[in-house]
Amino acid sequence: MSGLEGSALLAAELHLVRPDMKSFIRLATLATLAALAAGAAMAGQITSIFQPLATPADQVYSLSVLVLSICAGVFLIVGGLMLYAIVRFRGGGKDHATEPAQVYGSNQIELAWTVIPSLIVVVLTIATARITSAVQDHAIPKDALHVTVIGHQYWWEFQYPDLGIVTANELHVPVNSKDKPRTTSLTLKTADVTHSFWVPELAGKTDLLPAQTNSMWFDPRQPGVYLGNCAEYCGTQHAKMQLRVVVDTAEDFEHWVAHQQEPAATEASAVPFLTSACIACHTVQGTAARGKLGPDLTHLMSRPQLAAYDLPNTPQNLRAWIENPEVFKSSSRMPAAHLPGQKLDGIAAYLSTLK
Ligand code: HEC
Ligand SMILES: [Cu+2]
Repeated sequence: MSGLEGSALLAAELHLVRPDMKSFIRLATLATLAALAAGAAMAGQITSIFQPLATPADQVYSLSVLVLSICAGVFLIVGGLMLYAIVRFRGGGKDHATEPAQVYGSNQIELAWTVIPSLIVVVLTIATARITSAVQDHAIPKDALHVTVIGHQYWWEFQYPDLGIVTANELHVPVNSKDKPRTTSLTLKTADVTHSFWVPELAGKTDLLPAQTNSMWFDPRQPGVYLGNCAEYCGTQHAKMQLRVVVDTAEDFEHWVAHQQEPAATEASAVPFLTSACIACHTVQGTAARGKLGPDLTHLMSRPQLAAYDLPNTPQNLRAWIENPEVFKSSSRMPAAHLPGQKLDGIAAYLSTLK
C-alpha cells in the first residue's frame, strides 16, 4: 500500500469515527470515573502514590502534585502556542516562495525564554530539596519499632532485633494512631545485589545497596494491607519479589508479636524435614534447622502467601513448591528437592503445622 493510499484510508476511517467521538468521550469519562471509584474502594489494595496513607507518602504526594501541575502548565502553554502557530500560519496561498520574517536580536524575547525556565527550575529544585530534607532529617522517636530489612534474590527478610523475631515477605507494623503514636524505622541491607523497597502508599523508594546501609521510616495512619514490590531490577524473578506491609492496630500487633515469639508449635514429626537438605538453608527456631539462605520457616503458616508473590499458602501449593520451585519461580534460589513422594508428604505435613 502506498503512503498516499494509506493516508486516504486513515482519513476515511477518521471520518467514519468522528460522529462517534462524543459517545467515545462519554464512555471514556465513565470508565475513568468507574476506575477512580474502584480505586477509592480498594484503598490499600492497589499501589498508588496518589492515595498516601502515611507521613512521608503525604509529602511525596504533595511534591508530585506540584511538579505535575507546573509541568502540565508548561505543556499546555508551549503546546497551545505551537498549535496556534501551526494553524494560524500554515502554508498555502501565494506566499510559498517568500521567507517568513526573521526575528533575532530581541532582548525581550531572549530574556523571557532564559529567565522564566530558570525560575521554574529554581522553584522545582527548592521544593524537592525541602521535602527531601524534611523526610531525611526527621527525628526517629525513641519508642519507634526497628526492623532490619534484608533484600535477597527474590524475597524479603524482616528481622526485629528488639523483639527477637525473624520473618519473610510480610512486614507487620503497628498503626500510628492519635492515642498511640508509633513510627516504624527500617534499616535496609542486601544479601546480594541491589534491591529497592517501595510501598507507594506509605513512603518513597529506598534502595538496598551492597556495601551501604540505608534507612527509611513511616507512620501509617490506617490499618490494612499495603502492597509493594522490589523497585530495582534484581534478576529474572524481580517481578515476583513482592512485599506486603500489614499495618495492625496496637492490640493486633502485640498479638502478632507474642505469637511470632512462641517456639514453633507442631504436632507432626520433624524427622523428614530435619534429615533433608532443607536445613542448610532454612531455620525453624528450636530445631537443628539453622540455615540462613532462605526464609525463616518457624511460623510459615502465619503467612498467607508463599515465595514472595501471590501464591496462596495452601497444603497443595506448599507441597508442589517444595517438590519443584521451578514450576512457580524459575531460577529462584531454592533447588528442586527430587525427593520420594512419601518423604515429600512428610515434610509438607510437618511444615503445615508451623502455625
Ligand atoms: C539452597 C538453599 C535452599 C534449600 C536447600 C531449600 N530451600 Fe527452601 N527456599 C530457599 C530460598 C532462597 C527460598 C525463597 C525463594 C523465593 O521466594 O524466591 C525458599 C523458599 C522456601 C519456602 C517458601 C517460604 C516462604 O516464606 O514463602 C518453603 C516453604 C521452603 N523453601 C521449603 C523448603 C524445604 C521443605 C526444603 C527441603 C526439601 C527447602 N526449602 C530447601 C532456599 C532453599
Ligand atoms: Cu529485588
